[in-house]
Amino acid sequence: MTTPAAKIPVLYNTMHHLHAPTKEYANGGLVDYPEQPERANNILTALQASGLVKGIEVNHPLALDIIQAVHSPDMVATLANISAEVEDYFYPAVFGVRSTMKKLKHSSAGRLGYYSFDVSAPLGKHSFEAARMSASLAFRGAQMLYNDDAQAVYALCRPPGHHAGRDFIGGYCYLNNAAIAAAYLRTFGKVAILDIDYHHGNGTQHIFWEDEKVFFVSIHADPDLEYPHCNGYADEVGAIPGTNLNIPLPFGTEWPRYQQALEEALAAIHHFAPDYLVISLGFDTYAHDPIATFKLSAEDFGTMGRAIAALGLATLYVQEGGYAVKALGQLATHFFRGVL
Ligand code: OKP
Ligand code: ZN
Repeated sequence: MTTPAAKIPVLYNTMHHLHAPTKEYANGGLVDYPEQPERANNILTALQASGLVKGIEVNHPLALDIIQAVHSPDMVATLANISAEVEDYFYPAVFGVRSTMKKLKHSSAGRLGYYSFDVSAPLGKHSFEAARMSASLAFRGAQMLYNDDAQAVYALCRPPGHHAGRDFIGGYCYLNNAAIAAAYLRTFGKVAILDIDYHHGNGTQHIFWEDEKVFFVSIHADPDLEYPHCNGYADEVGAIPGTNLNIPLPFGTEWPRYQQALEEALAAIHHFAPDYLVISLGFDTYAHDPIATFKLSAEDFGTMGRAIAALGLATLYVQEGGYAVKALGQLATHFFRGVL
């Protein structure tokens, strides 16, 4: 074994353990919640054993005004308040039609329903604190890039963030970690966000839809068939055409087709010439992911890491999904070995 030249800082915290819903509603019944604390534990343990990373524990809750640069202040307050007052996990179940829901004051059911687009982001007693700490990791990572502490930083975020928009939550996501980091970096230059989670990053797209300094690119399963269904189509090109790029792929996509999409995405990012790159990193494109259909192997993640790093940009990797819990450590190790 050769020693790598530089280790990748991996930012983590243990607060996320306190956010652990056990069930989600899917296909007419309750199933085990795929987004478990063990995901982050397995990744961290494997990466530390690999010698590729330098672990940095972050325990600083992110200032609310930094979160509010990306999310509606009333949504942030609603999440914080409901989280603080619940006993068990509270699931939104009434979504209504937003334009008719204007008189919400007291009921958690109404208030959470107003800000939710699905039932897969329940709020528990510590969910808001955990989401805030998750965002704190991404923000700290962005600061490290700006300060030139490293060329590549990994924020091991949990819960994930890319389905959370300016004023909506869903899909296991509460605060958009990658968007909070990108909004900070944006004050210093142009930012590209590449979302390689299996699911379209509808929240991130929503946040930067009108922003020509932030280029959002996403490779994901065709939303006509796959979650989150409502966004992720190829004709969604941004308020200013060319500032948003969606590359939807069919169910069962294998590496050769995926690699083509990745090359297309990387070429577009190279052309945009950003000062910073943020990767929404999902491992749910893995062949054995329990909730997804793509067919990538562990080795393919190494090739992917190498291709992204070859852009030569200051890059923040932000953890999103990936639910083959036992394999995640191995996938992350392949990926970051490729990056190095
Ligand atoms: C989060 B991330 C459909 C249930 C959908 C939500 C999936 C969220 C994925 N049967 N559950 O992008 O990995
Ligand atoms: Zn996903």
